Amino acid sequence: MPDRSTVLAALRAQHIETPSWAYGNSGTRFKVFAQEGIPRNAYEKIDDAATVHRFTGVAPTVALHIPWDKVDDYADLAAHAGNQGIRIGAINPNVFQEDDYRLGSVCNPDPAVRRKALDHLLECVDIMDATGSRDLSLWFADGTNYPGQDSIAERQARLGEALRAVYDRLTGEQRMLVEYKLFEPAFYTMDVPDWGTSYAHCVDLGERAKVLVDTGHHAPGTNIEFIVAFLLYRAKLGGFHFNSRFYADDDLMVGAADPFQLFRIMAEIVLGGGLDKASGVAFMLDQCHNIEPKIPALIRSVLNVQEATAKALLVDANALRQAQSEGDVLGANAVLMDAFNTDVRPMLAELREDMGIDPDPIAAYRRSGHFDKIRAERADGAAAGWGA
Ligand code: AOS
Ligand code: ZN
Ligand code: ZN
Ligand code: ZN
Repeated sequence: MPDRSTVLAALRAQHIETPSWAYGNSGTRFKVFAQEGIPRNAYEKIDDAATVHRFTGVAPTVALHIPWDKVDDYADLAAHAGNQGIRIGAINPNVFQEDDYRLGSVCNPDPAVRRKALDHLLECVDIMDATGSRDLSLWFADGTNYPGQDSIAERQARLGEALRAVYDRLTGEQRMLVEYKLFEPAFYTMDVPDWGTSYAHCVDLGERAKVLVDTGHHAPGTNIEFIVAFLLYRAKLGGFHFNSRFYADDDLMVGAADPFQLFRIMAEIVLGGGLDKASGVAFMLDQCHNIEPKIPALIRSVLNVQEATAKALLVDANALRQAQSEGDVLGANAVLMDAFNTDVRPMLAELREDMGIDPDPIAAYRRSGHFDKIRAERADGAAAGWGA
């Protein structure tokens, strides 16, 4: 069996990044529901992320979305995060919300639009310099809706050109993560529809370019853990946008729809060395809490990732290898299932006590009165929303 203290140390070291946009109001294209106590600006989103970290102990960074989190002074925003005990994580550029991007951003047939999109991506690298962020998370809404609308191959060339320009601008530890998505908002072709397309561009670019796996961005039935294992094996897994889905890109809480899938993903991560700092795998959430309260939902999500990781760490790797080498199909499968079926909650409660936090973060948050405090403090002023 894996050594308990090794498991606890690995859990303590795992960091799960929350997204600034999950703290704002959100909804579907039918309705955005306004909630109370919503942050009014980027500073307050950071305060909420710090709250999630305070109650979980393992969420010390928050991803920003530019320009939703636009501020005058990003170094000041980073200092604010530091004062709250957290750091700014990935920077997510937005090249999908302006009229100019109707036919795409970096893949647009119009060179002037491509230039505008590229300038925004480069501006986001400047922001990374100011915040000390390691990762630029790139997601492109680019694609086409109708056969013949544009040249699929030429769009790839335009994409490659923009990625190259951004890649060449990176310095120090900075990396570029390229996210893929099967469909939406484009419904005929997406320019980065799958991990293969992202992988090919990342291989062309070089070492600092890696694939970002958003768990909600696949066709139903896709074996995501295979993709994860392959990318990790090829040192091209940059990180995750965790969320869960029943139908499409639902952005529900990670681990809510299919905890077994999350376990299978985390098992490949653990077995493939993806928890080691050197692998650089970023565990980020990309979710929207349309109907549930945001901060408890984010706490729940962080705990769900942590529980799946704990179970994955309990996989008896020696027994697994032994069974695999003997061709013991049922034995190997049983090793995995034993770990999945273990109740890791007592172990995690103990870990939290060792870390000086409450063993039950959700109950502790409820008791804390924090929600009443932000509801009163933020009663006036416009709430930040998804896209603002
Ligand atoms: C969109 O579907 C992607 O998941 C992106 O990561 C996006 O930037 C994020 O959801 C925030 O809108
Ligand atoms: Zn995403
Ligand atoms: Zn998405
Ligand atoms: Zn999603």
